[in-house]
Amino acid sequence: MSDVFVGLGSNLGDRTAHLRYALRALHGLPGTRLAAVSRLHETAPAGGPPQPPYLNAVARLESCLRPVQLLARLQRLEWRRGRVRRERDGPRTLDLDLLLYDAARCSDAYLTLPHPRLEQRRFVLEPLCELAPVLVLHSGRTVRESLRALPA
Ligand code: A4P
Ligand code: MG
Repeated sequence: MSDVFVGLGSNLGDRTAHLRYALRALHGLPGTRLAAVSRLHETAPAGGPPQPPYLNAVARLESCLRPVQLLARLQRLEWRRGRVRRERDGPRTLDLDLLLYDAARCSDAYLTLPHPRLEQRRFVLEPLCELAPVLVLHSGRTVRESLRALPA
């Protein structure tokens, strides 16, 4: 069993329904259990074109799926929720990012772990901090320390 953190985001349509759908579907993946979920955070869009505010959350999973299998499953769920990839950082019905997979580190065209922008993003660190404040990240800082180090 691996310890996995997934970032969830939505800023189009019924955002709460998209996130609820994703959480239920994550729990239903083969060999996978939804262990914990943060609150849903209303956040201002970071980067990209002008777009509506997001709802973001982080989920902790225990899973037997390998990282690449899990990412493929996440992408299938995005697609089922009508996600259309038009532009980078553009608005989306559902975005599911693989943030952390145990202490795994990898970097190729398909999958980078830990998620490369994790430590710069308040909309990820705030919900992650609810679930794992003293988890040590890539930089050697804990989640709570990384959050405090962000510019206000
Ligand atoms: N990919 C590589 N590593 C990973 C990983 N660890 N998890 C690849 C997920 N995907 C990974 O992602 C592009 C490619 O990244 C995929 O093909 C996958 O193979 P995408 O989801 O198609 O595109 P994207 O989401 O537009 O781009 P990206 O780079 O994932 O953007 P982010 O980092 O997801 O940021 N503001 C607020 N407030 N809240 C948000 O949730 N999200 C974004 C998008 C921008 N601003 C936001 C939010
Ligand atoms: Mg993404």
